[in-house]
Amino acid sequence: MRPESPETHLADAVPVITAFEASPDEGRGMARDTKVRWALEEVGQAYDVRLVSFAAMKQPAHLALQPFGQIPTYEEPGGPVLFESGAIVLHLAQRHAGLLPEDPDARARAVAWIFAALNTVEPPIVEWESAHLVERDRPWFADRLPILEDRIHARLRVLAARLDGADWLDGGFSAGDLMMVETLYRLDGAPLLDTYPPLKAYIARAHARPAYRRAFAAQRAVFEVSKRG
Ligand code: GTB
Repeated sequence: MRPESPETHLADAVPVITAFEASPDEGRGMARDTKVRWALEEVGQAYDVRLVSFAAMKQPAHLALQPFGQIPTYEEPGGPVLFESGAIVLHLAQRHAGLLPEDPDARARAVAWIFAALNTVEPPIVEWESAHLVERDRPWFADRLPILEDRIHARLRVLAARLDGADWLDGGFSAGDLMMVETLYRLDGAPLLDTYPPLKAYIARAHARPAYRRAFAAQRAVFEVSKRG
């Protein structure tokens, strides 16, 4: 990320993303701007960040960028204004080298893994997270939890088998891995991942990438500043 500058000159205009002014995850990199930051770092694209409060996200100026009043958004000088972290990462991967293979078939398969992360692996994880947040005190919670966990295990088993002996999902690191790792990282700290050493190693391997380290440090710095002020 570039140091914040009051003036942006046209010649060096860079994409602007939005992120939480005060992330509820306290700088753990769980909010979805981290995926976008990571993709930008992987392709070597400088960017600026506009920090938004929860109140500002529901105001017309932000709703014009993100109809659901959420972060992240992406505004590219002379290019599209986008929302949805998956769409932003896919756009960056298509526009720049580094996150999708050149071979058309391998490229299509990498895109399939982006969809698998968002459409097949993430839904049971989000359902499980939501149950913890809103159903924990309900009488059915204890019975429902193992059902939700079984759905997650069904996905984790397949991924762990695929990654047993392979560094990445399909050949070299791709946007599909970036999205899958961030989906799995939502389980960080939960015992669910404990029985899948290949998945823990996969997340660690991806998070050791210099581009991720830079993205993580940038979002963490926002939290450190918000903590002080
Ligand atoms: N499908 C959209 C995308 O991928 O871009 C979802 C975007 C989204 O969920 N944004 C969240 C948001 O803006 C932040 S990332 N929420 C505010 C609102 O809806 O009013 C989700 C998130 C939030 C907090 C944590 N956390 O504290 O650990 C983790 C993830």
